[in-house]
Amino acid sequence: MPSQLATLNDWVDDVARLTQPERIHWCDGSEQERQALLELMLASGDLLALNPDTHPDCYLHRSSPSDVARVEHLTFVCTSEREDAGPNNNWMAPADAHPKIDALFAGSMRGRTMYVVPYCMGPIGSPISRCGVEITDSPYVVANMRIMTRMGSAALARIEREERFVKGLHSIGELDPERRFIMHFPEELSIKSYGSGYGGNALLGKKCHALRIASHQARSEGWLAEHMLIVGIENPQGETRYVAAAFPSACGKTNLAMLIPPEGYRAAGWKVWTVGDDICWMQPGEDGQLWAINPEAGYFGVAPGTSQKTNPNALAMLTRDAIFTNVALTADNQPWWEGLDERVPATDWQGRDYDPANGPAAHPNSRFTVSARQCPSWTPKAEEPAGVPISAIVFGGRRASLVPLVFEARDWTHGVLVGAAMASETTAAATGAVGVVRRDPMAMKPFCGYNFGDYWNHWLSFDQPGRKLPKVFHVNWFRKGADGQFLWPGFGDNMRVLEWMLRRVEGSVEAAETPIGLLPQPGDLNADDVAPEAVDLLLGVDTDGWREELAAIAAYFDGYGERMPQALLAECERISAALEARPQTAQSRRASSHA
Ligand code: O2Y
Ligand code: MN
Repeated sequence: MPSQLATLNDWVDDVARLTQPERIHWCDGSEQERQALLELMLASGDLLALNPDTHPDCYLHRSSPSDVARVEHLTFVCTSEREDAGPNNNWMAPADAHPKIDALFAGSMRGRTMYVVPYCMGPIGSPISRCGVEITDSPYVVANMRIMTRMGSAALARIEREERFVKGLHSIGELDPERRFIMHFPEELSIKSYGSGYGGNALLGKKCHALRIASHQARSEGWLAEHMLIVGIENPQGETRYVAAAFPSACGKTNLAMLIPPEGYRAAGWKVWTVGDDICWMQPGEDGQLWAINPEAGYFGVAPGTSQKTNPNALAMLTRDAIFTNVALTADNQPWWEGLDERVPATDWQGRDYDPANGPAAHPNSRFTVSARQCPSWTPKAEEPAGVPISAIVFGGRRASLVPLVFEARDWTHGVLVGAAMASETTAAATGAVGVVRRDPMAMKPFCGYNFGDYWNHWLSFDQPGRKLPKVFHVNWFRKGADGQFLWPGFGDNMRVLEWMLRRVEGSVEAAETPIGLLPQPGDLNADDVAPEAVDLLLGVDTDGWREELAAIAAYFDGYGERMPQALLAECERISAALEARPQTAQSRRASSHA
């Protein structure tokens, strides 16, 4: 028996009976196993070796051109009751979903190796971590899971001890978009994914387990599984405070997670440490604080736009031991993507000679997979079993108008509303339609494994006596002026906004009360080199515009019917009433004039 755990062996046997693999391989996570997988994939053409002088131990994978991103319309949450999945999810009854997807799995691994991949999400020794086993017929998935999770013997030992794990079954099938489903069974702690070998559809530890299944599990166990980065900010006194932040896609989340402070801050002794760039699991500790881990061990970051300007730390970690997916190549076999530099690629993401007439050289959703430890700003605190204490939660979005650069929620309930009302404007890379405002509560729209109404209630339930909950903020780095130019420098300069938040956390700076929340008072935010008119816009409250925004938020909440928490509706009404009572001031008129 490959495992001491009968339930695991029985499940592996059942899956093998269904999928009919040629052979079964239990992954131990060893270096020897990694080498064997690499050789196999190099021989089959699944991987191409990149330039060994500039990018040692780096490989390129080209996915099927019809399999290049997560597929939300084929992603289902299969709870017994439709209402438990909520309007935020596609739903199918488990009794219908299992036979539908099992019919696809039948015989799907014939002639292939079935890999059994035990993994741990989070440090092996952490009580906050949870384990899973992914069964897959894709060696590319195994190689990525080895980077993205703690995979192999140590995870298996924990699974055998705990006797509890998430079961994830994956087959690439025919890679046919017409025969593709990503199904979640949160009540059974299981996932079935068929027909895609790409990213979030196939690396089941990530979005499927660490967000959809974990969010459901977290609700019943009293914790939070969130789509958030975690950064540590060390001040010149050597004190580090940790911030968790949620952003919809295309808002520079990985860049913020790996931020390098501007020169003046570095000279003064400020440092930024990366704990995680995508997912955060938080639990109340005995001290009442929220303690967080990054359940992942690596980054599956989007390549286009990553450059020396936007994210020097990411570039530094991508020169060795990395897997690139769907990027372009230079003539000397180096990975390349739009926004990287001025070089002209030789080969596009599909392996064709580069021709601008065919579109971008790298696929807009092309990715790198790399160990978190390779990031220059990685901190050993990411391995701390207790996690790190969270001092601030930041919600954000891309809004060209209305939403100030930064504001603070008045209290936890208001903070939950700020998260639940999150919205962002679409970018061409994301949807093809530009500038359309989409609601994406807590950046969890594609990832919450249950009804958003219940999810917001769960968030509200954290406000209990004795809790030392983090302050909640909202940021918008993307405000534009009348000329269509960004008003805020962004990137490393976002450090200035983080500094104001930390001063609020310490209680060393006052804030201006407005109906939408607490804003920096003039002079308190380090923005001396930003034009005063731009600062006015960045920190102004357009009363009329916010009345419309509140009406749009209330209309969105209507969709959650009876599951909608009354406390959030009351909070909306409180803010609307405060806006009614506040005349449009000269400053707020200026804030709206460039909307
Ligand atoms: O398209 C995919 O499969 C990747 S999506 C992704 C990858 C890393 C981090 N976040 C995301 C996301 O969609 O939020
Ligand atoms: Mn993400």
